[in-house]
Amino acid sequence: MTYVTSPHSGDTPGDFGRDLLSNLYYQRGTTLESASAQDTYHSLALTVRNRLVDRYIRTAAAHYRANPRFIYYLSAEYMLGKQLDQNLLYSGTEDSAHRALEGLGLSSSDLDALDVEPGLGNGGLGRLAACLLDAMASQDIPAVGYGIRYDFGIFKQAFQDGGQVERPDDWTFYGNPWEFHASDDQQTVGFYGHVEPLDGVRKSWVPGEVVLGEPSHMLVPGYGTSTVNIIRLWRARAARESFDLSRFGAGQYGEAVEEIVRSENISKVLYPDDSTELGRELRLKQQHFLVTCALRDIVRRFRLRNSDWDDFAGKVVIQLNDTHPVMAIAELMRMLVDEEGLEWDRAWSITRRVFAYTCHTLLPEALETWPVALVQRLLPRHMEIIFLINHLFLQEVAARYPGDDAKLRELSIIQEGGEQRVRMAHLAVVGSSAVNGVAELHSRLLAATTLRGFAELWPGRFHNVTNGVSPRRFVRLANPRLSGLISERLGGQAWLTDLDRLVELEPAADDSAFRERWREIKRLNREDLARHALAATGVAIDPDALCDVMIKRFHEYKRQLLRVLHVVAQYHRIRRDQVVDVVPRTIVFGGKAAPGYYAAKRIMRLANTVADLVNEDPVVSPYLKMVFLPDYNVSRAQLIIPAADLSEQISLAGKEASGTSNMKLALNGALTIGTLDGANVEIRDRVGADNFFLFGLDTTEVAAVRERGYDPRAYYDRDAELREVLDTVAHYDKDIVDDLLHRDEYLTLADYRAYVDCQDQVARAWRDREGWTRTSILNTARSGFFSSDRTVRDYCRDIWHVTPLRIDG
Ligand code: 26W
Repeated sequence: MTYVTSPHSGDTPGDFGRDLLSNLYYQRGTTLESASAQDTYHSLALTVRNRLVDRYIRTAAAHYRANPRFIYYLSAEYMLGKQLDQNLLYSGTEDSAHRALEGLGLSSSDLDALDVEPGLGNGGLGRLAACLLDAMASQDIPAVGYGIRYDFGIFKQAFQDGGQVERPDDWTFYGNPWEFHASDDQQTVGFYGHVEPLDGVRKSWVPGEVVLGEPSHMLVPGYGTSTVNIIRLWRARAARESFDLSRFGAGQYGEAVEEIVRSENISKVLYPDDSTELGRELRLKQQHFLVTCALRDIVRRFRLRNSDWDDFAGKVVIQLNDTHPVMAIAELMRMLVDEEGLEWDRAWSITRRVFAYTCHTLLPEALETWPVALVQRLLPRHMEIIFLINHLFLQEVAARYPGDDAKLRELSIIQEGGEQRVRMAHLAVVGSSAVNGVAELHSRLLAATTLRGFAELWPGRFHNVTNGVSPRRFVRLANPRLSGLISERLGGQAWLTDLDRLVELEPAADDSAFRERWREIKRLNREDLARHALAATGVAIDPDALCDVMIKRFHEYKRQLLRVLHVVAQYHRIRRDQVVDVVPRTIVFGGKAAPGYYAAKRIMRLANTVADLVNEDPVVSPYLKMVFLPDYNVSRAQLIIPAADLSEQISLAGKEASGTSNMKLALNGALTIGTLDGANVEIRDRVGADNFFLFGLDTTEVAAVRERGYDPRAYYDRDAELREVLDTVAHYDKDIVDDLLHRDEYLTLADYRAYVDCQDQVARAWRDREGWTRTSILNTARSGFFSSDRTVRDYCRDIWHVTPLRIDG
């Protein structure tokens, strides 16, 4: 069999320009003289995309020939970031494209501004999925990402009177040049209906409603290699039966149209809830929709080269990104038993071997459960299968712990007492061959608390795989200046795919000329940020001030409130002229809150109020400025992170599973002020205790404080400065202070003094600019471990058992 090779001639600026004009002409039906901005942008995108298609075709052909073991990554969320900057870099056409655009009198930054980032996720979990796909492709791991093509991604955030307002994210309004539609690979997905007996354990599910899943894919290029994998996103379409003519004819036009709308609503919008369970039927429908489409596609691909189910677990690994896709375990059992006629035990052995589960939280409120009654109604056969899985599992538990009813209740997939619910995390652990947490501390706590009973039952099933981030996106694309300096010093770009090589920067920390250039780059990056901040908020910030950054979803456990309390304390100190430990600082905030999360929104409003207070005070503002940049997303992260001097990672110990902005910031030379939580622990271990500002209670101390009976009021009574701060805050929002004094679930007041004192240490360290720069360089040099390439290698070694497959050329 031969494959058509690239119709594209070459990669000179001339070739690029010619292809662009050709795309303008044939794809948009226009010419340079009359093209709109969108015409030009789309033609540019297609020109870049075409260069990756060549590699994709070769990848697909090589995968077909080799019939390798594939990693199928199932995730309800992906935060891919802009595609244009990435694909220009990964296709190696950055230079020729820029020169071609220049030659045509076009501005590449104007065109980049038209590139829309697909915001198909909420926060860390979705961005991690994107970083892992990037690393898999860059290391030639055969992989496909499966997800939902939401019509509306994460809402756009604006502020009105300091409060968050949400606007819909109609990200494909002008079309999406990066995706390929594949209507031929549609799948059908059933819901509701009833179950009919066949023979024995085998049953037939007759769905009451059927929708179609229509896939499209985007390319996931590897960096510095030929591999181009794909991410396949599914969109719900009404099944043809919905267009039933007789119903239209019978004057039921309205009902028939409603049915179409109802079907297509399944992929309409991403749920904007991060870490809060929200048991809505539509969300469960989305999950089942994703899982069914993905599994059918996986089986279709398996059958291209294989026929024996005994080979399935050798060719297929399905990685479950949190519990959102865990219904796949029941669905695969249903397919194997009911549709393929396999014996239950054989089907279970295959299923168990195929799945692996990553848990991304410790918060009890983020552990998904679904009411049994809802699952029974929406997915009657799946509920039966889950009951049977649970029955057999509990027999195993009973054999191991005879007479221990408490053990059965603890581990059961079904939560009893009150309304029966399905615990998705339990189903995930029971139905997988491997379970992992996302940082060492998190994995340890998972096995010691949340999933303890399971870890005792099957210790070998539990792993840690510490998260990582893509150095391509978060260093090379985000921070081209620093990347240039690093490449110059290290003599090439090999570090971008071998991030441990950053250690070779260590000697440069002692080179004053190098430090000077490092500082100059930070300054230029802060200038870029200042320009953006002025345009976005009207606040002018000093590019020489310490840039102090907290960027993450708004959540009480992350303690943005603690950050705000320190700002208020500084405000008072400066007003009183107590400026010994004050250095000029810019406090930068970015992050969205779930629309229904009132406590987080209150804190956000307070942050904006305090920002106004500080910025408008003529005494204070020369020392202290605060900007809350609206609509934090991947593109905004790429702008903020390179400018940061200080990284705020101040969650209550034991609450943040890993964190990933901590890694991105350290890699870009920010120093961390943080608690011993999530991956902060590992960052500190690597960069060295002297190069990290540690404060606050650790997990043992948190437990001890709670054990003694936590009394937040006592901190208020004892600490005069804290009193002044809280009295000021009460002036703006009494409820926040009431909650702090009476409940303070996340021990903000217990960590307050340690935090403020640690911030004074930061200020003293900043005064020694040479020392600070040295530490900054060491942070970058010693953070190579946090590359998502290393994360993927860990998954390959411990969980997936796959090896790379190089694509020739
Ligand atoms: C029920 C809905 C739900 C449940 C859980 C929505 C979202 C979640 C997660 C908590 C989302 C999440 O983003 N977790 C984050 O995952 C990152 C990648 O592993 C970690 O770095 C963060 O610490 C963790 O909060």
